Order: sequence, then C-alpha cells, then structure tokens
Amino acid sequence: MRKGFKVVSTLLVCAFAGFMLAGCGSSTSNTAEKKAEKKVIKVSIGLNEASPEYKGLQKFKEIVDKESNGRLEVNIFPDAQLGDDIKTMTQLRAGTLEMSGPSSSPISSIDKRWMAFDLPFLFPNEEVVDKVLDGPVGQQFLDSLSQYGIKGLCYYENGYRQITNSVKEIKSPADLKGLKIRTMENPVHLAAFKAMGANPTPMPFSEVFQAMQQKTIDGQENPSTTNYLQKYYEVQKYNTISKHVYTPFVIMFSQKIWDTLSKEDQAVILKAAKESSVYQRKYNREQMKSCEEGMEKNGVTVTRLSDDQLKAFQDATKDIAAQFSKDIGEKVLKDVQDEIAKYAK
Ligand code: TK8
Repeated sequence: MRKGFKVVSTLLVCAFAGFMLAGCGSSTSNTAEKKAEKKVIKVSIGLNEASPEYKGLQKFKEIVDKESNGRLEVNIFPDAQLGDDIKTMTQLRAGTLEMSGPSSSPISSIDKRWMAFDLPFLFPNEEVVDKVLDGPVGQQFLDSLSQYGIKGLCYYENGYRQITNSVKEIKSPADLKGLKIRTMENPVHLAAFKAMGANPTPMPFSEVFQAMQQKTIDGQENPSTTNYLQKYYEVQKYNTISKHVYTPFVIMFSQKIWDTLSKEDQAVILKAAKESSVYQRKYNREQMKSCEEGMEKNGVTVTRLSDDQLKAFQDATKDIAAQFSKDIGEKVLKDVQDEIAKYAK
C-alpha cells in the first residue's frame, strides 16, 4: 500500500511540475513554436552512403543545419529509397520532395538541351569542367530548369565514366561487339554505345547491380567511384578506363517549395550548395584513383588504354554530336563547345 501511494504521489508531483513548466515563461512556448516551424529538407540520391555525392550532401547538411539556426534540417536519403533520378525529378516538380541530385543525363527526358553534356569525349579535363559549369553557360543551364518547376542549385561531380563487364577485356570498340551494356536513360548514351559496337540497353540506376548479378546485362559504365563503392567488382570481371564521357550531378530543389522559403533560408541553401560543391568535387577527385585500384585489388582486370587505343573509341563516336545537334539546338551546342574550347587551350 505505502509503496503504491508513493508511486502515485510521485506521479502527481511530476505532473504538477510539468504543468507549471509548460505554463510558465514565454521562452518555453517560443521554443515549442520554433520546433513546429522547423522545415525538413529531404534530399534523394541514387548512390549509397559511401559515395562522394553523399559526402558532399553531408557537408551541405552541416552548413544548412548550422547556418539556419535550426530553422532547416536536411535529411539525406541514399540508394534511390525515394526513387530513381527521373522519378525524383517528377516529385520535385510536383512539390512532394524538396531536393534531389540526379546525373545531368536523365534531365534530357525533360529538356533535350541537356544532351549537350552527354556527347562523348566532350570535356578534355576537370579544370575545363569547373570553368564551364561554374561559368555563365553552366548557370544558364541551371536557370533553364525553373520553367519545369525545378530550381537548379549547383553542380556536383559524378565524373568520367569507365566501362565494366563480366565477359571479356575491352581494348577496342570491336571488343564491345555483342555485349549487352546498360546505359543511362538518355538517347546520346544509347547512340554512342551503338556506335562503339555494343548492344546497349537503358535502365534506371537502382536496377543495375541485380541485372549484372543475374546476367541480364553483361556490363555497364560509371565513374570508378561508383564502380568500386557500389561493389560492382562482386559481379564484374573487366574494367576499361575509357573516360568516354563526363557526367555532372545537378543538385536541384523543388521550385514550388523553394518559393515558400524566406529569402534568408534561400540564401543559406544556395551558399551551402556552392560551398559543398567545391568540397564534393575535390573529394571525388581524391577518391577516383584509389577506387580504380580498389577494383584491381578485388580481382577485376583494369585496362588502361594508350592514346592510340583511346583514339579508336573517339573515332567511333565522332559523328554523334552532328547527329544530335538539332535536338540539342545548334546555338546551345555551339555555346557549350565554344566555352569548352575557350578554356581548353
Ligand atoms: C545515380 C545515378 C548514377 C548514374 C547512372 O542516381 O545512372 O549510372 O551515373 O550516378 O545518377
């Protein structure tokens, strides 16, 4: 009995104290209000937590969480948990998801101009990439997304892509003959792999590992960071360092949701995007070589092409730009090519 009484009275005291606390002082109710106002920014990516894209977004989160004084909270969802690149762009446009970081290539399903970046062997090196993407042409592309309900924030790096497969070593386009290679869902990539002699098939990213495991495809192509960190060495035997195309990631926000944010919050997000993009690209570049070696350490034959061997791949795809110039828009294509030429010297 006594024990029971004690418990009840302790509960009563606690309840009373809680009541007093909740009722007194405006500071407590302010905190409660602030908490209620806190906006959560969900960010979707297709890659896993080990990826440089994820690391870049962690940096983004760090900056936003801190500099918004708790008004904003970033939650990152990896592994295409919220959907693959094309699907999450649809969610941004509908205003049902805040942020996403797709490759630039699937954007061509919304606007064909973006195929300019998919042309084989377009960017000669990463310094030129940075100048072009961070310059006026890169900005025009980001701004052009607003007509589709997407606010383009900045570019991260996916990187130069390398071919992997489970059948044979690829040293020339002839070696690709008959191989079923997954490409991104993008007409230029499809055409380029056809031109190189492969049998390409487009597929969303999240299905690729299983397709290789089940041998419904022979191979795929992605930067060494992805090839290694997504553990493609478990299901692939050969990796050719072909650098046949460079892919940026486009970090984007739902325009619908963006327009509901205060100027202050928008500024914090833009600043964090810019700062984290510098960090992410640097980190990505640091990882690339060790990831290439990681493939080797895990039993994959890594083939590094000589300049002559590489030239055969370039020759095989040399007509692709002309083939797509109408779809991209001749002026847009020329602007991109001129800008690259300007910095490539
Ligand atoms: C991840 C993709 C991926 C891309 C691909 O969502 O699909 O192969 O390279 O990084 O955007």
